[in-house]
Amino acid sequence: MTTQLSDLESQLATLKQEALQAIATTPTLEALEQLRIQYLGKKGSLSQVLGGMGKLDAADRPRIGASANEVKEQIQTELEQKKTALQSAQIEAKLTAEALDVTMPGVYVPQGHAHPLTSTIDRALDVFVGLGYTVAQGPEMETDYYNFEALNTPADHPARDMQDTFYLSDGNLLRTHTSSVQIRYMENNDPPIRVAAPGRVYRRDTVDATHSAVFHQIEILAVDEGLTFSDLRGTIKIFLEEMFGDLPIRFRPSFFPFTEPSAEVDVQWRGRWLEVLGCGMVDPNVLKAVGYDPEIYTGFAAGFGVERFAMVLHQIDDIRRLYSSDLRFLRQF
Ligand code: 2U9
Repeated sequence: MTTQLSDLESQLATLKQEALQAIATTPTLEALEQLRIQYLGKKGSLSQVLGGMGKLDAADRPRIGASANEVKEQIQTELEQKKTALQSAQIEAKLTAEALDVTMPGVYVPQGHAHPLTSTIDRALDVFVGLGYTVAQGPEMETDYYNFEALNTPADHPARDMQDTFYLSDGNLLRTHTSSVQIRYMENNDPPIRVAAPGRVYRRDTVDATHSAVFHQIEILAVDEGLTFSDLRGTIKIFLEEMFGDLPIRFRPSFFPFTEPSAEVDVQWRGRWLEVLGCGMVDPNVLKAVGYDPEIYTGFAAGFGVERFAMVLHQIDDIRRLYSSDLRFLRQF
């Protein structure tokens, strides 16, 4: 019996020594948890030692019980302390790994910007939106009706010539102006209207420094009761002032099938008169085509080529540069 008591006592002492040493040298929280299970778990070393208590004299059991409790508490205390130490070390390691050197130079990321055509369209539309216009868009492939017929452009008009327009094999065509957008807009909206139509248009032009078969237009259209040429003039004056600054402008009589009277507008830019847009009072036939009563409503319209505006504003000498995607050129704007 006495031997058993001392056996258990030495087993407890060995267990304690082993456990404390293992805890002291364990490197990770996971390994520490394994040690807890190994020594203090239900089937752990301590339980196994205590399993031998049944064979002890009843008088010896309290002593061994007290020793076992003491060993258990010591192991638990060590486990706790080690756990706290490992957790702090883990946080410390994370902080070190994630530390930022705020004095390090940054990585240069070149900033992009809008293409000169896009920025010109944006600037122009900003002006018209400021004047109460709605921006509308429409299809680039059009029917003869929306591109010509509804715009008072008769079948024998030169604009309808195969030489000037891209006709498609199905009888449709590539729009030659964005006016078709406004016809569609008027079909779907009652007057009064103020609409600006930006977009790509197509013409069978021979490509050179100032002509392209594909270019961009912005057209505006206002229809209301009592609109006059003075309203058109005021609108054009404000628009050109916003785009080019407060420069002299002049209106010259012109002709378009869809406006009557019609005019072309020049700006005095660096000492020279430059033609920048066309405009006029909407022909009553156009209003009739969309079901607006020309006895009640009048309208004015204007159109300009975006490339031409961009070329004047940025002193670009060749329209083809605008389509070349050459960064050495584009970075200048
Ligand atoms: C509707 C009725 C009338 C739009 C207008 C012009 C005059 C004009 C050209 C300028 C240079 C096109 O890019 S360009 O070749 N445009 O001169 N455009 S009046 O008139 C309209 C539009 C829509 C329903």
